[in-house]
Order: sequence, then structure tokens, then C-alpha cells
Amino acid sequence: MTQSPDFHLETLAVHAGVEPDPLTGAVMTPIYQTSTFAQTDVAQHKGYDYSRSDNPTRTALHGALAALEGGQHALAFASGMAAIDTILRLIKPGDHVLSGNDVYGGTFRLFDKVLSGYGIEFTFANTTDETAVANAIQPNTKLVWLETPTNPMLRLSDIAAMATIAHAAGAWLGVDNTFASPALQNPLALGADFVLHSTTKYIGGHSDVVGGAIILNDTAIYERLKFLQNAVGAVPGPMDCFLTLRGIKTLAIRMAQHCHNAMQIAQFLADHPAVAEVIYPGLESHPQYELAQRQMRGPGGMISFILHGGEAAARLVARDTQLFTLAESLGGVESLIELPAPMTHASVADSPLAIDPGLVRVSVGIENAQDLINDLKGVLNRL
Ligand code: P1T
Repeated sequence: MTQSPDFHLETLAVHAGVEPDPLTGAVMTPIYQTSTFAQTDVAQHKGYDYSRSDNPTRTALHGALAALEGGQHALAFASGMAAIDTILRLIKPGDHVLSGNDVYGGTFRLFDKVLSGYGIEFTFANTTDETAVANAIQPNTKLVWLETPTNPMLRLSDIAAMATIAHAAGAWLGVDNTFASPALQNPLALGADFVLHSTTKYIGGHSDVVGGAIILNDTAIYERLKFLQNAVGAVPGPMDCFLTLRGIKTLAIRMAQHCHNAMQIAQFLADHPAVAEVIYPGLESHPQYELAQRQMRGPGGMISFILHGGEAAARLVARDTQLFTLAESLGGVESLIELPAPMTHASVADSPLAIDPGLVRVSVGIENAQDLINDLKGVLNRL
């Protein structure tokens, strides 16, 4: 497709990166399920030599991801963690990384339990607070890393303000945009240097593939990341790329339904007597409701809440809902429910980032909103 900045998300999601196959005219990019490519002469080939380095199905996915985030370049990875790890390989021993203090448990584990052992210094700060971030910057800070909304507390950071602070210190800003998806927020346009996605979530959208992505504008850094990706090797297979591309086509309409359903469910939860607190960026009670309105095109499909009955009640709700499947992950068409403290964020348990064991996180799917409310109501009414 001829790229045009005038195309809207719905159009980009369907067309970006995907051209009819030059050999057969196949409308959907084929799954080039091959590890290697015939060469016409020694070190002479048609653009591809080995599928760790690149593969045509992956090239199509790169085009789609770059277009969705409005970036010059994209790289797809075998998982979100592999993508984060590759960005962190730009950071050298002795450098400092300032991370948000409310990030996915696996991200914290990578920073705190793996990379800090290689001489990279990490501190964790509240990235919703500009003063706290400015004060935590050090002379050797090379990267500011944040999620917005965060997993699982759904806190928001002002991306433009964070970019200003990071750049004034000569550091990059990396934004994990997994929870918002490119449908709701584009961090590069707000000044971020790297956008990260666990494409396992909203981008893939069907809970059938694990993947990650980095999108950026700087060509020299892209070349370095591409080198690192090939050198390290955490690449997605052609089938994974195909599934992710297929998922992307419906991103815009899925995200609209996620937001619609989540808004109704958040309001239902806020009115239910068993519920002590609802955290959802679309509710005026959210402490950063104004920022959500300004920075995001919708409040998203993730809701966290706390019950008056605490952890025991939370476990019961997570176990007994029927349409909300008790499972880790998020962003798929089906609704999921989990307790972050013992599940997705178990790795922050003994750290200052520990999560309330009574916190319930739901990933609202695209089913009928009233059916989902009835499912929750049936369990909550028993508390
Ligand atoms: O699972 P993987 O594709 O490697 O992505 C890691 C990751 C990165 N960033 C955010 C914000 C994430 O939420 C995740 C993965 N999160 C879950 C599996 C979860 O249930 O929260």
C-alpha cells in the first residue's frame, strides 16, 4: 500500500505493510515457512538469506507495526520480553536506567534479577510524578522506561512531559504501549524514542500468539537494534508473524468494543456494594482522568478493582466467573480475570513494587457487555 499520513487507523490496520504477493497475487501475505533462501551466487540473494535475519512475512509485519505507531521503523520479536531485552542491550555497564515503579512483573524481573547483574544500574520511580522523575535522574541516566497505563494499577504518565525530562538529561524515553495499543495512543508523536509492545496482547488480539515489537524513528538506532536482534536471535517465526498481521486487521474495531464494554463494566463495578475501589481511566474517579482524556483516544479494556472482602473475596470472584476465564495475559477477544499479586506480578512480591493481594485485574473482551456484567453480578452478589 502506498503509505499516506492521511490514512486513518482503521485503514492502516487493514492495509499497512501488506501487498499482494508478487509471485501469485495472494491478497494476504503468505506464511513464508522457510529457514533459508536460495542464493543466485555466493552472497547474492533476493533480499533474504536466512530467517533469523529476516523473512518476508516478518517484513510485512514490520510495515504494519511501523504504520500503526506512525514510526519510521519496526522490529518484531519472539516476545515482548525479548523486545525489551534488546532495547536494554543499547545500555552499557555503568549506565543508569530509570524505570517506572509500576511495571509488568516480568519487566521488573528482567531489570532487577537479570540485567542489574551485568552492571546496569536501575532505580524505580513514580513516573506519574514529574518532580520524582526529575529528582531520580542521574548523570549516567541513559534510558527512562515507563508503561502508561501501567500494569496492573492503570496509572498514567504524561508522555510529553517525560520525554522533555529524559531528553534534557541526554537520555532516551522508552514507552511500553501494550495496554493502550496504537489504537488509543502513539508515544512517538508525543516525543518518545522507543515504543514497545507485547504484541501478544491487543495487537495480536486473539490469545493465539506470543510476540513483541519495537517501533522507532531513528535510523542509526534501528540499524543497531536490527544488528542486535540478528546477533541475539529472539525472532518470531513466520506463522507467528502471520497470526499477528491477521490480528492487526481488526485492531481498530476490537479496541472500540473493548473500550465500550470496559466503560460499562467499570460503571457497574463502581456501583456495586461489594466493590471498594475501581481503577479505570475512563471513570472520573481515576486520579488522572484529565490526562487520560488528553493523551488517549479511549480508556482501554483493562480494569483493576478491590473488593471489601479483600483477598478471599478476590480469589472467589476470579475462580467462579464463567465468561471471564481465570488466566494470565490480556488484550484478547475473550475476557480474562486474574489476581496480579500471586500471578502476573509474583516476581515483584518481595519488592517495594508489591501489589495488594486483593487486587483483581480484568481484561474485558469483545463479548456482549450485558452478558459480562451478568457474569460478574452473579458472583459479586454472593459476597
Ligand atoms: O509476555 P510477553 O509478550 O513477553 O510481554 C511481556 C509484557 C510486556 N509489557 C507489558 C505491559 C505486559 O503486560 C507484558 C506481559 N504481560 C502479561 C503476560 C500479563 O498478564 O500482564
